[in-house]
Amino acid sequence: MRDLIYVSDEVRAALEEERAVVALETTLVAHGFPAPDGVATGVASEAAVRAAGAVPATIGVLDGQIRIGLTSAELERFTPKARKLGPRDLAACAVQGAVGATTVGGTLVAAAAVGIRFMGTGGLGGVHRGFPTPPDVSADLAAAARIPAVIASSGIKSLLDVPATMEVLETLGVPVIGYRTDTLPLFYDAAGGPPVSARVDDVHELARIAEAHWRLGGNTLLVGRPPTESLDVAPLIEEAVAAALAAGATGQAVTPFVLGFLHEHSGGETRRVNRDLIVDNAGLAGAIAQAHATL
Ligand code: PSU
Ligand code: MN
Repeated sequence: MRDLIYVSDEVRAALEEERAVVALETTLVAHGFPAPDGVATGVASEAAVRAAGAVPATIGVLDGQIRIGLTSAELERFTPKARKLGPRDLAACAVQGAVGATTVGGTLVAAAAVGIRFMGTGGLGGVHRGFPTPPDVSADLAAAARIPAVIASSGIKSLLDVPATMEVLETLGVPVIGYRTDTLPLFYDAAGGPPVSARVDDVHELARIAEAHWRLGGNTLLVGRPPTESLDVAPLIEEAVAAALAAGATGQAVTPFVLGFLHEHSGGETRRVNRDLIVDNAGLAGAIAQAHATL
């Protein structure tokens, strides 16, 4: 049997030498953007991690293996046909030889298996709006509760119920750190979010807080960084969520549907802001990882 996990030479060397490594997901490559923007966003995110002095480790399932560190040719294989992998889906996807794109939760599981503790994304998944029957709560939250990591994000995706998600994060003991902000960014929108549990202005302090949190048995810390270009699309999000309901999109299909609707109906504005914030968050994850490596 092939090894379940394959780590690229570059990532393995960095881990052995205890250098800074940042995990990146593939769900936003496959399902977060219309092609070819997903791959371009993934490539730009890797460049941002490198510019911060860290090594990118993009993660996905290919040819029966969980691969940590992908080539650009491999990144091209994460098309909309790829399975969307939360923590529960990794094993079946690998054993069945399917192509699988990891969500934040799936990425945390795979990263933890090889000792990577830093990742960047756009927005964390959370509690979906309206508490439908059945309720839809992203597996990102449960993964954050049990895996030690720092996730650099622009907060919780605002197509979700942000206040409800904040409450669940508090229940689960996940610190919500504002990076140079007192309120959690609302994904596309820098302002108007709930207060964070702590504000931090410096990556070295952030690295020390993460280390202290882990020493106390804590797991993931969510870091929220305001998007550089802020966009208020609240009414359009209402429309998009209603359209998802009307179209019968459920479960894993809801988030990609809503993001796609927004990209289409904002004249590409949400797509641009989403791409830029993902790349910037990857860079911040790199800076935090680098600060941690030199503690
Ligand atoms: N951030 C983005 N775009 C995305 C995601 C995050 O800017 O597509 C993805 C992440 O992979 C996250 C997932 O884990 O959305 C959450 O999906 P769900 O709500 O189905 O758990
Ligand atoms: Mn869901």
